[in-house]
Amino acid sequence: ESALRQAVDDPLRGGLSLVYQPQIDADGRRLLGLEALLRWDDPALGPISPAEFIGVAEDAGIIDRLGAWVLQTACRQLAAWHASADAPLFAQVRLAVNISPIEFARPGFVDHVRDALRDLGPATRLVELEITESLLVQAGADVTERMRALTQLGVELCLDDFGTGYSSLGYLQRLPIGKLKIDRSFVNGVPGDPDSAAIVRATLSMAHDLGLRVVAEGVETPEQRDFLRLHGCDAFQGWLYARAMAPAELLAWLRARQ
Ligand code: G
Ligand code: G
Ligand code: MN
Ligand code: NA
Repeated sequence: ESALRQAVDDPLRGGLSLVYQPQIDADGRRLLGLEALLRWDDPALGPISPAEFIGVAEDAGIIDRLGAWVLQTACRQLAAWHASADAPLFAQVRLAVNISPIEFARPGFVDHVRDALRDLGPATRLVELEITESLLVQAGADVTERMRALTQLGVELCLDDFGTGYSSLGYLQRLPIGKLKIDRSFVNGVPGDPDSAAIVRATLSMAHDLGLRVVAEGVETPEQRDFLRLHGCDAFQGWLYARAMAPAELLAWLRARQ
């Protein structure tokens, strides 16, 4: 916790950075989006997974400062790509940022998002916030209102880890969510496991009927890709396509695919 506090006070010296994982269309050709993923390589402790330290930041009451840094950094990176000679590579490419439920519930959250978006102009429309089902389970009027405030800023809300929480399908229709991400635990099971296959097919069918787009995460094999493609999945993210990359590596990857 004390090392994380220091890192949040001085993110670059403290070893915080963002990497970006591509999301690809069904043809396997077009880059549709990038998910920003936080990395922490502490000078003394070495690399620590966000699966571990996000919870520490939440408990220590510093998730809002950490999350604000992630939002700022991701939005500045998007602006830098659009201002660079490589801008054509990023035209229409969306940028997804993970939001912890605790961070979402903090009083200053909408202001942090507004600040981060300030200089983006039309690229604001490319920003997605990934929220999780746990947030919606307690979705009272305040959460709903906050979601509407965010979509009014121009960002899209995307439901991460779909299927792993206490899903109430009602909120998909009621709340301003544009996109679902099928959790990789289900993607992992297709095509072989009948239960995973049924859940993935049902999710795709229901989401499309409700006018939502669907991203599959954790796509690792051609068999998983073929199953998802057959059932109309819109976007594909996983090691079959690319790992998350630092900006320099991402640029090299994009140029090599041209
Ligand atoms: O990137 P990786 O697979 O190690 O991420 C592990 C977990 O940490 C995932 O659940 C992911 O959503 C979460 N995570 C990664 N980056 C961020 C971030 O910037 N903010 C939040 N809240 N969670 C993140
Ligand atoms: O919960 P969230 O969707 O934000 O988690 C994203 C996490 O999934 C990141 O930690 C990322 O490193 C990881 N990830 C991305 N692609 C794959 C994959 O193909 N297989 C596995 N096992 N993990 C992946
Ligand atoms: Mn995510
Ligand atoms: Na996920």
